[in-house]
Amino acid sequence: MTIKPEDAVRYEVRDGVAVLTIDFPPVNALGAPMREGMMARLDQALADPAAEAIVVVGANDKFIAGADIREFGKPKVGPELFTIQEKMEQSPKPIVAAIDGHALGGGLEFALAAPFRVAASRAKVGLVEVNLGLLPGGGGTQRLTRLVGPEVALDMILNARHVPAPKAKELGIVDAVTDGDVTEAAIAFARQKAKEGGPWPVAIERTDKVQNVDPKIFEDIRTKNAGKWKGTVAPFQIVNCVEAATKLAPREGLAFEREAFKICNDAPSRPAQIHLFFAERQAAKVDGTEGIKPKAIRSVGIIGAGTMGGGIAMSIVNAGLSVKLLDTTQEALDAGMARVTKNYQTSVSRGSTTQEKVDAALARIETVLDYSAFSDVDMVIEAVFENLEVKHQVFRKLDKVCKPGAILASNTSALNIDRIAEAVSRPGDVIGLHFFSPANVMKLIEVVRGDLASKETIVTAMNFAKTIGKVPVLAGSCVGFIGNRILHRYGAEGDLMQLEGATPWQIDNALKDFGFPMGIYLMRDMAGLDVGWLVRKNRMKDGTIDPNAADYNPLMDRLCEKGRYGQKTGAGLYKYDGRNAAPDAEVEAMLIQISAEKGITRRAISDEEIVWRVLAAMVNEGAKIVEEGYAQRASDIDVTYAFGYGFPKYRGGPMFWAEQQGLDKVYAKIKEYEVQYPQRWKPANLLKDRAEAGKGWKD
Ligand code: 3H9
Repeated sequence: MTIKPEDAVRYEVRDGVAVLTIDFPPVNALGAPMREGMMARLDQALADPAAEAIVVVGANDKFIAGADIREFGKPKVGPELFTIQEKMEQSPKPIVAAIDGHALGGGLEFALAAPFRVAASRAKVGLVEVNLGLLPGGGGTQRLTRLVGPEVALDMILNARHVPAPKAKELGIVDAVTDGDVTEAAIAFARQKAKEGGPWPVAIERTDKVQNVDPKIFEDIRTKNAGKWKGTVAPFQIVNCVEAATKLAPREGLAFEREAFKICNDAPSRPAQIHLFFAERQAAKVDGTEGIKPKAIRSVGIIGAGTMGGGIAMSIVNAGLSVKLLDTTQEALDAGMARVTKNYQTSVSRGSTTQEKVDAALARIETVLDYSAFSDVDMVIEAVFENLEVKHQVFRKLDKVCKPGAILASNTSALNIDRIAEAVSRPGDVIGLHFFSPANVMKLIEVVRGDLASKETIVTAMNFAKTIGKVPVLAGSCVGFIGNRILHRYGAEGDLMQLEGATPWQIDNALKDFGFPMGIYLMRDMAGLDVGWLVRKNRMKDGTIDPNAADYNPLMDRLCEKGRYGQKTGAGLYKYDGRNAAPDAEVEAMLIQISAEKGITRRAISDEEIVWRVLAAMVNEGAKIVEEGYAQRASDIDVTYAFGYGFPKYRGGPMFWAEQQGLDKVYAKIKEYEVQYPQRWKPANLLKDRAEAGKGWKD
C-alpha cells in the first residue's frame, strides 16, 4: 500500500502549537513519502499564523525508527533528510521532537536537528546504524558528539546502544522526560519556549564538549578494537567521524560524515548486514500459522540447575518473567544459584548491568526440589542429561503435574523431539528449545518442531524466544537440527583436508581470516575431544563408522588414546600454555604418518581452497536442509550461523555468501569436488535447480 505524503505526516494546531504527526507504518521510518510529507508540513507550520511553535510526534506511540531500510541500494527519491534538518535548524519558531517508543538512527538524527526534545520515560534513543554496516549519516556523529562529548558518543554509536530516556536526559540528549502523555508535555514545553523567545539552541553549533579533546582516545579505541573490527568498515569510519567532530567546523564535519557514510554504503558489508536484518525478522515468522495467537508465558519451570539450566533461567528472568528452577538435590540447586550469582556479579563489575537489576532478577528465581511446584507454570524447559530414557522419565512426570496447555520444552541438541513426546499424553504441547551455550549470552534459539507439535505450540515457542530477547529459528527434527548438522558436515571436510595436507591450525587460521572468531579445531579442543571419541567408539562398534574407510581421519582418536583431550588436559589438536594454544609438531607428524598409512600424498592446500571447501560444504548442506523441509527458507540458515555459530555478520551468512559468489559458481565447484569424492559431495537439488536457472534462493 502506498501512503501519500499528506497522510504520512498529519497536521493540526492545538493550543497555538502546530502538531505534526508522523503516521508511516510499521515503524515511522524516514521513507520518501514521509520525508516529502514532513517538508510540506514544516512549511505549512512555519507559514501558519495560528501556530507559534511546532511539535513533531509519531503515531502509535512510536517516534522514528531511522531511515527506511528498504530504500538502501535503490535510486533516491524525495527530499533528503539534510534539507529537512536545515529547515528545522533555521526555524524562527521553536520545534520540539516529542519522542515515545524509539528514536533510532536517522530518527534520533532528525530529533537532534530540532532545538528541543521531550521524551516519554519509557522511550529509547540511539544511533544504531553500525548494526547495518553503516554509520549515522544524517549528521548524527557530528550533532551527538557536540552534545555529549566524544567518549559518550563513541560508546553509544559503536555499541548501537538503546539509551533509556532518563539516561538520555542525564546525558543532555533530551531536555525533559515525562511519565504522562508525551504530546501534551511537548506542547506545553513548546509554548513555554515560544513565550521565552529565541534564539533556540542548535546542537551542531555547540563547541563546549568538543574542545581540547585528547586525540589519543581515538588512537586507543582503534588499536584496542583492531582485531574485533577486522573485515568491517563502519566502526573505523565512525571513529574518524567522531574525531572529525572534535576538529572540524560544523559544515565541514557534516561533509566529512557524508563522505564516510558513502564509503560504508558502498562496502559489501552493508547489503550483507541489511540482508541479516530482514532475515532475522523473517526467521521469526512461521509459514501457515497466520492468525494463530501465541499463548501468554509468564512463568517457566526449568529442570536442571547446571550451566545450561542456569543460563536459561538468567535469560528468562532478565526479561521480567519468573522461573522455578528444579534439581534433584539442595546441593545441586545451591551450586547452580552460586554460578548464576557469580555470572551476574561479573556483569555488574563490567558495568553491563546494575546491582539493583540483578537483585530484581534473582528475586524472580525460585528454587524447587519437587515437580509438584510446576503445577501452575505456563512452560517447562528441561535441560537434563542427553539420554532418551532420562528425558522420558522427566516428561512422564511433567505430564502428570503440569496444567493443561502448558508448553513442555526440551533443550535437547541431539534427540528426536517426537521420540521425546512419546512419553506424554499431549504430544502437541511438546517442542524443542535448543539454547546455545552460554545460554544467557548467545542469541540463537533453534525452535525444534516435531511432526506432532501443534501450530499454537510452535507459535508460542517462537514468540517466547523473542520475548526473552533471543533470535528464534524454526528447525525440523533432523539429526543435528540446522546448526549442528551443518557443523558436522564442514568439520568432516576439514578432517579430510588434514589427510590431504593441511594442518588444524592452517584450517583454523584460514577461517579466522575469513572472519570467524575461532576455527573448528580450537573450538573442538575447548569443548573436549573425549566426548566425540566416546560417540565414535560406539559407532565403530555398531558399524556406522568404518575406521578403515579411505576418508576416515583417525587423528582425534589417536590424540585421545594419548590422553590429549584438548585444552583441559593441556594438549589436544594444539598444545597449551594455560589457555594459549600453539601448533604442535607432534600432531603434524601424526598427520603425516596417517596420510602415509592411507596412501595419500600430502600436498600444499591454499587458504583459498580451505575457505571454499568449508563454505561450499556449509552451503550445500544448508540447501539440503531447506530442500528437505527442515528449515523454512535459505535465509534461516544465515540467521542460524550468524547468531549461533560465529559466522561474520558482515558477510551476511553462508547462503548470502553463496549468492554473492553466484550460485552457479558454487554449484560448479561442488561438481568438481564430487568428481574427487563422490560419496561426500552430492550437490543439493535445490542448489542445482537455482544455479541452472540462473536464480538466487528466493527468486
Ligand atoms: C539509518 O537511519 C541511516 C541514517 O543514519 C542515514 C540518514 C541519511 N526501515 O523489528 P520489528 C520493519 S539506518 C524499514 O519486528 P519491533 C521490520 O522489517 C536505520 N522497515 O519490530 C518489520 O517488518 P515486517 C537505523 C523497518 O517492535 C517491522 O518494521 N535504524 C525499519 O520488534 C517491525 O519491525 C535501525 O536500524 C526501518 N528502519 O522493533 C532500526 N525498522 O513486519 C531498525 C523496522 O514486514 N529497527 N522495520 O517484518 C529496529 O531496531 C526495530 O524494528 C524497532 C522495533 C526497535 C524499531
